[in-house]
Amino acid sequence: MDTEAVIFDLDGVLVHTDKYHYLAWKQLSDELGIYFDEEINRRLRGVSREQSLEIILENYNGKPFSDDEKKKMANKKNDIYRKYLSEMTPSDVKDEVRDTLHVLKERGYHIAVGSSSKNTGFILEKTDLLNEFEVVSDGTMITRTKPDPEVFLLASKLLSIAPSKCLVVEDADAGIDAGVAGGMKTAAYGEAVKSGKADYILDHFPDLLNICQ
Ligand code: B16
Ligand code: MG
Repeated sequence: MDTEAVIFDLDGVLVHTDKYHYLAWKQLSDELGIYFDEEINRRLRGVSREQSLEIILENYNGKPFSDDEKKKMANKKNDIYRKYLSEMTPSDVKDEVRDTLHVLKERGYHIAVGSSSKNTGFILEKTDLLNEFEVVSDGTMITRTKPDPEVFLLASKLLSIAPSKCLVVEDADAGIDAGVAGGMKTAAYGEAVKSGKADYILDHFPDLLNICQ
């Protein structure tokens, strides 16, 4: 496989902020009296904050909310989420993740982040990951969220490496679909393993080193 670059999803791959997303959405849903559980939370993986709110509101049967009200709700969720993020430290990144990134770079691979999150910069800074990546493509730079390939295509463009030479590592089905739509190879990690849609499966993060020799 002539892979030259690896594009990493952030939440659920490099760090596990998915639990904070869950707690923040749960708090907002409880305050609004809307049913929310882990199963619904799984559908929020990889999709934007605004789309996540729309998914949560599928269980709301009251008077429709205005765009302004929805914006306030999304902001409120983000404030709760960022309080959790502000407690993060470099120890929130497993040693096996840092070690794998270093070996990939030693082997000559270019590495990038491709995340839907508008909090990507903040998370990378808190966990001391910012300087590990050649390129960061995130939710602040795109107009269409995964499963649209925009965030990964932008990473490929910023790296100046053709999509066919990029491998996307993802924990979300929406992210695997985005990688496929972008003409990239895909490796599933965590939740995304179950659907069997990816080219490769990572039972453990360092398994990546068997794919990228
Ligand atoms: P924010 P990823 C995604 O990150 C999360 O998986 C998803 O649950 C979240 O809604 C999305 O970021 C937007 O995050 O509210 O911080 O902008 O998996 O693409 O790294
Ligand atoms: Mg993810």
